[in-house]
Amino acid sequence: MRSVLIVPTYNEATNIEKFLTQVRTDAPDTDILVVDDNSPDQTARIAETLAAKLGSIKVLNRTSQRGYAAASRDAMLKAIESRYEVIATMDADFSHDPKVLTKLISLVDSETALVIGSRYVPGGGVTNWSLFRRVLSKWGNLYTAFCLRLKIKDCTSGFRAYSAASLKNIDLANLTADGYAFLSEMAFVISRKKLGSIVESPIVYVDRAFGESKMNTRIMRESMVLVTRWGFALRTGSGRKYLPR
Ligand SMILES: Nc1nc2c(ncn2[C@@H]2O[C@H](COP(=O)(O)OP(=O)(O)OP(=O)(O)O)[C@@H](O)[C@H]2O)c(=O)[nH]1
Ligand SMILES: [Mg+2]
Repeated sequence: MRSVLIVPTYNEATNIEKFLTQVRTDAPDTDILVVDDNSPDQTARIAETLAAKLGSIKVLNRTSQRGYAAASRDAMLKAIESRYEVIATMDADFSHDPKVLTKLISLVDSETALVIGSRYVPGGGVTNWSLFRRVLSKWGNLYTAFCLRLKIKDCTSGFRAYSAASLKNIDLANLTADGYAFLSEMAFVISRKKLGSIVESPIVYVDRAFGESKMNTRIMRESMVLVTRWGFALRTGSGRKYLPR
């Protein structure tokens, strides 16, 4: 199946060259779409230079308001338009191992809408994370799965492969999350619309060695607020307008 890897980037100049080179080696049959939000550190320019050198890499440089969710959605729409059949996503900071990418992609089939690289299934894990990040991620995931009635252990992992056929049924332009809540929102919509099964495959997440994290309290708060709101809307029947479509 024709596959593309979407890589959202913001100020990843210290990682992008090594990252793209590694993915090209480990997943030679998968095209790459870097979606950058006009990073001041010139990530997009470096990616464009590498695209010319390595091939099968496109760079989408966004100049509108920055955001992980909006960048991912724009890239997904572009990937659907380009008729890819599998659309994977991955961080540029080596927290996700490029060697695992082809496995996640290979697990997408006509029954499977989403394959999640999961830290919380047997064989998965996290290394080098502070106790605070571990607790936040683990409890955040338990809370999200409870609120959204998802049987998923890792709703917030950004290492994924989607079937494009499933994504076509989602109104991507009208989703609500700005930050990483987008990841829970996508799993929630796929489950609610019964677009196919959601499968978890183990990954070991490694904390970034270079560059800065874009995680902040606004993004954490957004996740908490949206997940809680969707959970209430699911249970009360009222407030249906809050449910993503
Ligand atoms: N285009 C775009 N990409 C973003 C934005 N924010 C984060 N990213 C990218 O999304 C990926 C994940 O962001 P990180 O900052 O690594 O967030 P994180 O993995 O939750 O945090 P750490 O584990 O601390 O690194 C990275 O490739 C970032 O460069 C954004 O606003 N726009
Ligand atoms: Mg990261």
